[in-house]
Amino acid sequence: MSKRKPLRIGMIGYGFMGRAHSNAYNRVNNFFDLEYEPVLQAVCARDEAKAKAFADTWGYASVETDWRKLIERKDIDAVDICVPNNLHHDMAIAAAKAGKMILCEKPLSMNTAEGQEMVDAVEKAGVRNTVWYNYRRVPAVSLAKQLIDEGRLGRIFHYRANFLQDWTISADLPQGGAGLWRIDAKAAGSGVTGDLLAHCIDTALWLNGPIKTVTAMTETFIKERKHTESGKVEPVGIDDACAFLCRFANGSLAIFESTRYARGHKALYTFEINGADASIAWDLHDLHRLSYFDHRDDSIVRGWRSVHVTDGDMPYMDRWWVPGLQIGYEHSFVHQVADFLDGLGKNKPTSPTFREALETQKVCDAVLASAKSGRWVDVG
Ligand code: SOE
Repeated sequence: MSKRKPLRIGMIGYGFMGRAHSNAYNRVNNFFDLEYEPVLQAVCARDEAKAKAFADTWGYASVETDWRKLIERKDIDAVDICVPNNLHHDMAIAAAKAGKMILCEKPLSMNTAEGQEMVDAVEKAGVRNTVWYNYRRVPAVSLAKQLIDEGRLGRIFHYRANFLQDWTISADLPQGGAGLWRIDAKAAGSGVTGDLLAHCIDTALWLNGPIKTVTAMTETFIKERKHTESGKVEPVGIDDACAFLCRFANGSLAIFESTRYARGHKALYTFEINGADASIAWDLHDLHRLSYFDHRDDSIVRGWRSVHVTDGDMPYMDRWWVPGLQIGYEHSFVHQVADFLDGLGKNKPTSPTFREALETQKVCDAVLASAKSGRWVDVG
C-alpha cells in the first residue's frame, strides 16, 4: 500500500491532451519521490460511452457526463481542464468557487479579459493552479533556463522562435468538432497565435523576461470551410499564420513566426537566443539536445556544441535512465505533474500559475491587435 497522500483528479475532456495528462499521472510516482500521488478519480465527457472507454484505458474509477457535477463532487481535489479553449473560463471559475485545485490546458483563456477573471477567481479562492505549458519542462529547455540564469550568455541581443506545422493546408478540411476545434474561432479564440505562438511566448517570457511592444501580421489563407457541426460552409475566423517582431524589457529584439502552412513541418518548434558571450538553440524535433556556442572557448576549438541532455546532473534526468539514454515529449508532462505535486508538498506555487500564464495571453492579444491595426502595440 502506498504511504503517499492521494490527490484525487477529476479530468474534463479526453482528447490528445487528456491522454498526455493521464499518462503523466499514471507514471509520475514510478520515477519521482513525492509526498503526494495522483488518484484517477473521474473523467468527464458528454459522450458516456467514450468517457467509459477512456476511463478503462487509463484507469479512471468513474465517469461523469456533466462537468458541473464533476466539479461539485466531494471526492475530487483537483480539476484538470483539457477541453477546447472557450470552455476554460467557466470551468475554471466554477472549480475555483468549489475550492478545487486547477490544472488548465494552454492557452489559459480565449483572451486577456477572460484570463484576468480566471486569475481573480483562483486567487480569491486561494486554490493552487497551473497551466500546462509543457515545453518548459523538456530537460534541454530547462537547461537553457539554467544557463541563462547563471549569466553564461551575457547581455542578450536576440531571441527568435518558430512553430511550424502543415496540417491545415487542405481546403477540404472542415472546421469545428473533435480534433478540428482548433480551426474554429468560436472554440479556439485564435489560430496559431493562441495555439502555437502561445508556447513560444511562454518559453520566451520564462527565459528572457517580459515583452514590451509588438508588431504583427497574420493571414487566413483559406477563408471559408465547412463547419462540422452546422454542416454549412462558414467564414474562417482564425489566423492560419502569424509573424511578429517584438522588443523585450531587457532591450533584446525578437522575431516569432508560426504557421500551419509550412509544408513538410509537423511540429517544428525552434528557438535561438544570442548573447554577447554565448548563444543557445533548441529544436523540438531533436528535443533532448541543446545547441550551445561559447565565445570564451579557445578559438581553435570554438564551435557549436550539441549537448546531449541525458546526464544525471541535468534538469530532471537523475529520475530517468542512465547517461546517454534519452526521454521524449510525454515526459515533459510527467515533469509538470511532478513539479505540481512537489509544490503541493512544499506549499509553493507551480509555474506557470494562472497569473504567469496571463502574461502570455496579454502578448497574444497585443499581437492580434497589432495585426488588425497594422501598428506597434504595447503589451498591457
Ligand atoms: C496543435 O496541433 C498542437 O497539438 C498544440 O495544440 C499543442 O499545444 C502543441 O504542443 C502541438 O500542436
